Amino acid sequence: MGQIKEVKVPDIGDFDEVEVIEVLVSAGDEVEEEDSLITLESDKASMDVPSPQAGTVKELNVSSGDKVAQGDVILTLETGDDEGSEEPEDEDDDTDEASEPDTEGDDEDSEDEPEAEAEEKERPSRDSDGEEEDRPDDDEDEAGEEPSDHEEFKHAHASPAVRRFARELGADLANVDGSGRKGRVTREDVRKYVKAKVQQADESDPAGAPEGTALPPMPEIDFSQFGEVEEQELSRIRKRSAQNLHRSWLHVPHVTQFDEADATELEAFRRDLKPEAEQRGVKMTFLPFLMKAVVAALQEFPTVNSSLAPGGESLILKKYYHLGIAVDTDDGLIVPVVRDVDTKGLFELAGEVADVADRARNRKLKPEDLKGASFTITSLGGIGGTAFTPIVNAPEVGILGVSRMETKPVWQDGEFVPRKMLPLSFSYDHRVIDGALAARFTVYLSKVLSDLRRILL
Ligand code: CAO
Repeated sequence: MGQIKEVKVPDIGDFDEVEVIEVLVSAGDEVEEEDSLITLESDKASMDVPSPQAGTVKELNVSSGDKVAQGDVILTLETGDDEGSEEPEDEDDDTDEASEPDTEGDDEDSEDEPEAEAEEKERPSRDSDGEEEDRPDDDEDEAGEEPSDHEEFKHAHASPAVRRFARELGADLANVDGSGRKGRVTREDVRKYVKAKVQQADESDPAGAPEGTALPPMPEIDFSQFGEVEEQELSRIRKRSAQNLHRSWLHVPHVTQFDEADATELEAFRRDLKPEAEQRGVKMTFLPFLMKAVVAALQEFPTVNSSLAPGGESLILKKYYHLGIAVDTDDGLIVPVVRDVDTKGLFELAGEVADVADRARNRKLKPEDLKGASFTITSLGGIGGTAFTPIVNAPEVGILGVSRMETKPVWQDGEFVPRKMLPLSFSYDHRVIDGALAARFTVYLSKVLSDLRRILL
């Protein structure tokens, strides 16, 4: 067993007795040498009594509000020393057990003063408001004097341990209201003050500059204060796709390249095929054509059919052409995959798109139906709009958005002619695809859509 030592009240100057205003440890606590044990306060100064050595607090002899005099036993400490148990009786030993107090507001200064001074030098003398920052050690100038401004003194009134705590958190003690006796600032006051400041900053400046690269938090607003509201639980799919979209948005530097394809011939061809498609039990929409044209463009520009290797040091070029097709469902956006588009014909693709879209809407997709895409197409053409900026379905590096085809006057051979123009919005990962490549990709895609015979080339 270690040695039991008594820790006694040290020399407290001219005072017969002083008040214990804070007890900072409890029986059973492990303390390190120099850890503050209690805070004493005289009329003119407050001081922390530090532990003379490391050990475990066995018994506490004082509590907050007690009056103590030099030599009174504060507590007993079981130390790691293995010289056997010893109860020091000799008053002459006091200096061993009662180490130098950590004083504030007193000329006889504490041991950690040099450290405090160093910290003070590092800090700017004014905070962002232009207010004088709390300068804990300034109080030393007032040693032995009653403070001239009681309010000021009250605000700065805190034990060295609390001062240190406030310094660590960057809290200006002069602004902290003390809830302790005589307006003393306690640790809890500092904690509450800092918490309130952080909350205030969030509310008043939700989009304010975050620390480092952290995202600034969104403010939590009770919208019912502005009018009637209804809260709806998001579907599992919507929550999942929200996470995926957010991740892509944050990880991928997006750029969107816009173009228009002259789809006049394509539309005529599609109309021609419609009756035959119907006979085969499928609906011939734009999508199968877009899928075939996209594969031709991916074969021409293999970089677009790739992913960045983990670590971002190399590219993984895919030799397969599995296309994700964004499907709008009541539960949210789902992207099933149509495989090996390069090997399939228009009717087969029309059938597969209808099948996956139908299964997506009826919650019949299997997990493998959603995996393995090398590029994605998202078509809003059936709904409307002229252009949009789709989010790349990372780790794919490109996504083609298609908007509603419109008949427009196009200048051809010295005259305006009506042409059916199909808007394309190609979003890409700029880490992998340069703007020039993106423009070449969409120009090529437009050419293929304008003249589907090119697919054969
Ligand atoms: N321009 C003009 N008409 C178009 C068109 C376009 N770009 N695209 C489709 N149409 C036409 C179709 O040809 C069809 O017309 P007909 O009945 O005359 O043949 C009609 O619009 C309806 O087509 P559709 O939308 O049902 O079929 P589709 O094959 O074009 O699309 C699917 C299928 C599953 C992609 C689509 O239903 C869908 O869900 N789209 C939404 C995708 C989405 O939400 N994307 C957003 C992702 S980003 O948040």
